[in-house]
Amino acid sequence: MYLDAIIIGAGFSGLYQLHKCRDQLGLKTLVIEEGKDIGGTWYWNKYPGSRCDTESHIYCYTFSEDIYKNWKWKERYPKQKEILSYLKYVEKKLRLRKNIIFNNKVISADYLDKKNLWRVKTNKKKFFYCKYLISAVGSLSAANVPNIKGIKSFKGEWYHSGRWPDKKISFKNQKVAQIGTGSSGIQIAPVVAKSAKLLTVFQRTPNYSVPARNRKLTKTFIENTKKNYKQIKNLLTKTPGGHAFYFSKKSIFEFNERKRLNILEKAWLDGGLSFRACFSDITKKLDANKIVSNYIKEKINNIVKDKDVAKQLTDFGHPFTSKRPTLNTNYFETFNKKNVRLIDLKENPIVKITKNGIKTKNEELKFDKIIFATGYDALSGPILSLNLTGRKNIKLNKYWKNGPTTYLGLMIPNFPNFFIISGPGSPSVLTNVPAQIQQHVEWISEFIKYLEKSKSISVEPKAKEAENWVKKINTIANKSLFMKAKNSWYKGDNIPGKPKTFIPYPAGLPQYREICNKVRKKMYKGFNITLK
Ligand code: N01
Repeated sequence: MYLDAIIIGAGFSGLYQLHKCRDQLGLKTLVIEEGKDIGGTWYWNKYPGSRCDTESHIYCYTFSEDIYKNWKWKERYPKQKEILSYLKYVEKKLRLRKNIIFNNKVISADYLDKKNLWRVKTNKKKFFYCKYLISAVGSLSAANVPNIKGIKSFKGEWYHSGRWPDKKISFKNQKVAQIGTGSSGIQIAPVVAKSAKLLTVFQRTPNYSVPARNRKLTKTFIENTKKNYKQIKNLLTKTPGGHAFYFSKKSIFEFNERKRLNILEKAWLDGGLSFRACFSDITKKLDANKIVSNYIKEKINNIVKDKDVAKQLTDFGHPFTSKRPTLNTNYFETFNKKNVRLIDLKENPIVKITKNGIKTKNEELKFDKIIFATGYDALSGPILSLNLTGRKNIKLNKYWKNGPTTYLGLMIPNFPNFFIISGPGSPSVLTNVPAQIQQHVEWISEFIKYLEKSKSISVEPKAKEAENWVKKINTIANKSLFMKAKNSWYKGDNIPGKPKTFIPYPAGLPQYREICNKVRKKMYKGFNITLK
């Protein structure tokens, strides 16, 4: 089957890209989706407590006033189910489903030099041909299930948070192990602890976490967001993370201790990701960061009753925000429950998984279920899993052996007409993702329009430009607090053998947007465009 454009993935990015390609560019377009339905991340992440930690009124599309205003969010942070319903609402409005095929996983894609076409193969042995291939597979979709000895022998069920099964899973009266304490794990533990007989949380690195302070949205708030649609849309293009808050312009050192504390207390009570923005230098300067890191530590110490457990939960070893900040609802309170236990893997590492549970250095534990909240092979993992072969038979896994090389995070040298939404080298995971996605989809669509108009056969970035882009990212990252985290998925540390390089673009969305716009204005400088 021949198409002008194939989009891989039917999440936030794939759906909008389909609308753009089909309805605005008039391209014959198909979306290929591995899942049974639309949703992407929000299709797979059905784990207990799954909820977005960006606020609902901005974790959505802003490209259409009608779509924005005709949807009513229920809570400050939307539940996984609510986001899925929202995406279904958008899909229905734009009539997207008819151009999506489900239950098909792309297992390879080869660029046919002579024909200037991509040949895409799915696990159902279906072949598709297209001129433009667009990855909308997301940044955090390649689940990382650690290779722990004995996993196959486990008699109970195990699950990964990002590949949660469709069926209803009960933890009632069950002995449950949870490995991992990132954003997902911090959401899972309080919910599972409510019904499990025993929940044992295995922690490799403790995580800073700020209260989410979730609440039902008031009628007035909802009305105001609709009334202020244009201002909100505009605001999301101005703030570094595409969130609805600016960073304070004032350093923490401009205030005496009492005033500092007042500001921190207020931000803590407000909750949410904006906590880090209450002073200008928390995310930038170690001395400012230290004050805030200690503040969080004290808050946790005040919540957790057992002093040894509190110590384990606060033995961070890295500055606040050097890893992805997390939000929580009663995470630390959960460790005051009688049926919850924390195992610090630094003191008591896992030796193997057994038939009946987990054997650690110090003991053998029985479990009915194991939850892996162990994160992802982030950003590059999902693209590599497509098994791409580019021009002249160049394999992506070889081309990226020293780390993902892209230009602007959007295209890869030697892989013509292949575009990436929210991939390595883009701000993606450091932003409110739908805001970044919209910028990407709009930029890519403009580019395709230009390519079609100029009768181009193919386009790819110049190798030098891509190398410089990677250097630029690492130069910026090296000066940032991100590099102070020993073990972070931003740098690929979580996956054995993964090249160590800073992966997302770290200088913020407005700066990134400006660079992309400049490239466009300069007639796509940095790209080689081959004309008919
Ligand atoms: O994954 P993570 P996540 N043995 O990589 C541990 C987004 N998200 O799924 O820190 C033992 O953050 C690992 O330990 P360490 C968001 O961008 C958003 O929680 O590497 N432990 C860590 O504790 C987020 O950042 C929402 O030492 C092992 C945990 O597992 C991203 O997804 C909700 C291990 C993994 O944490 C990923 O979050 C959820 C091993 N072998 C997620 N391997 C929203 O609300 C790993 N760990 C929007």
